Parts: sequence; structure tokens; C-alpha cells
Amino acid sequence: PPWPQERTLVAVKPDGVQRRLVGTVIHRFERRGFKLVGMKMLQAPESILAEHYRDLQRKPFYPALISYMSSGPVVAMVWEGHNVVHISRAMIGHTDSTEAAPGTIRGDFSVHISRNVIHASDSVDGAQREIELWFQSSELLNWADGGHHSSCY
Ligand code: DGI
Repeated sequence: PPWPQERTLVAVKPDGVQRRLVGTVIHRFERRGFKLVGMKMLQAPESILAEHYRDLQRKPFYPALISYMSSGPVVAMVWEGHNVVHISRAMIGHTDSTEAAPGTIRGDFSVHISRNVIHASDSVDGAQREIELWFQSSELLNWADGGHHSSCY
């Protein structure tokens, strides 16, 4: 497309994986028109989680957050598209599930802030930092639509 592209880090958290919501999340991002350029399932190491949530280290819920994020595998993805950082945040909904609007991922699938199913970067700078933290550059693919997507017709 002629308009500028952007990338963001999205992760289905352990509760989302356990509740079989990976496909739903991918479906929503594909439907919106974003392009998947990297994806892996992993048991997140504490080193990545500590860096990922470094700004929250002094919060009272931090130990519980790290233990939750370590409680099972996560599915980390990099999505590309126009304004993908901002739009992803709108798609996942408010951090606190109580405030998350119906139609958002958290608003449809979560009732509590401590089990809120999904992560998405909250700024363009944050997205770049998080993508570099979770992925090697060789794990990100620059693939062409090759005419098999409606936006190319
Ligand atoms: O970017 P977000 O995930 O929407 O929100 P964030 O970066 O402020 O916080 C990261 C995660 O930490 C959030 O998804 C859930 C957890 N968290 C944030 N605030 C609270 C919290 N967990 C509990 N239990 N209580 C909180 O106040």
C-alpha cells in the first residue's frame, strides 16, 4: 500500500492460550487488515518479562504479574499495517477488563485486569523496543501479498 506501514508486538498471554483464544486473536487482526510478519509460541523467560515490564517493577502487583506471565506459554506475534500500534490498542481494549468495551478483545473475553488475555504495545517507540526484545530480526518476514489479498485487486 502507498501509506506508511508500522509494526507492533502482540502477545496472547497464558490465560488466552489456555482458553484456546489464539485463533480468535489472529482472526481479528487478519480481518482488520493487518499482516502477520512474525509469530512464535514460547515459555517466556524471566529475563524477557523483567525487561518487558521494567516500568512496573515497583508496582505491588508486579510479582503476581510475572508469575502469571510465566504460568504457561505465550504466543508472540508481530503485526504490520497502517497505524497498527494505535488500532491494536483500540482492538484489545482497556487494561482493566471492567472498563473494556464490548467488541474489544478484553471486553469480550476477560473480566479481570490480572487475566486480560492479550498484550499489545502502547506506542511506536515501545513497539520497536518490544519487537527487538521478543524477536530476532531473522524471525521477521518481509513477504509480498502477490495479488492474493483483496487490497491488491
Ligand atoms: O499495556 P497494558 O497491558 O494495557 O497495561 P500496563 O502496561 O499498564 O500493565 C501491564 C499489565 O500489568 C496489564 O495488562 C495487567 C497488569 N496490571 C496493570 N495494572 C494492574 C495489573 N494487574 C493487577 N493485578 N492490578 C493492576 O492494577
